[in-house]
Amino acid sequence: MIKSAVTISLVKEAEGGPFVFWHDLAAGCVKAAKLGYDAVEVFAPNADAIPVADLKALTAECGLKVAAVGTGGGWVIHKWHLCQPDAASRDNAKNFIRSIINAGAQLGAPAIIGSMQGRFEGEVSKEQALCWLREALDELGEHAKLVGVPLIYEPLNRYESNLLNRADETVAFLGTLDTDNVVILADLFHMNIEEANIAEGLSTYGSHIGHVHFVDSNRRPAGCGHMDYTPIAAALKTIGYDKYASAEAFPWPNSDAAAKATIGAFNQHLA
Ligand code: LER
Ligand code: MN
Repeated sequence: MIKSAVTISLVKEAEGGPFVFWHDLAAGCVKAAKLGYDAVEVFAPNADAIPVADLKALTAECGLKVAAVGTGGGWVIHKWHLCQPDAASRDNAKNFIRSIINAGAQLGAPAIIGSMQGRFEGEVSKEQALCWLREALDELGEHAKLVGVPLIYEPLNRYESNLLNRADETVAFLGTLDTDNVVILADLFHMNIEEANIAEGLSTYGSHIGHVHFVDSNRRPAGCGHMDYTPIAAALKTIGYDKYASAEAFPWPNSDAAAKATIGAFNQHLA
């Protein structure tokens, strides 16, 4: 059975971004629970800003799980990523991600590498960038395994990264990793830009999918754009997907309405 989740961002620098609830974990959890969500996905500025003990108590009280934790704060706040030309910045990126993996693991939640993957540009070739990405995913994937969680890698659309944008090239790249602990985040917004057919892209990912960002074509909440969820739901069912569909969407027209719209679409198509 697919489970529902909704994003809560605690990152001031990310304001205007595609997150449903903002700046208040307790309020977000209470609202998520009231709407019937199974879990929350937390985007924090750094690992220390994830209040592990409090969040454990809060989610237990609300009957929620933590679906995943984001690592993009390292990029949004510090401009670190895994493919920067200087080794010190790449190390900062890896250390930042490792600390979020550790915090998430204490909550049973895997970390997501999305914008922290970076891109190739200037003196860095695509081959070099993919080599650094491979090394980082192998190292961080094995670290995540040690602390008992998978590591989630999220292919982005061409306007956010030039490394891996589509399912076919991502699956081929996954085959070159040494670790078996990296799973894929299928973000329907990115896939809508890059895939000829979203359902076929999901089938190409198959059992590699470990998380879904459930959102509409225009990054508004599911049901507020022109995404056709019928073939998407059928593809997820066929591959036996049973993890989270998480609302990573603009808080449009506001957070409460976005959370309500998404759980409505979830119940209609994925429950
Ligand atoms: C960024 O566009 C995105 O989809 C996030 O989930 C990644 O950090
Ligand atoms: Mn996403």
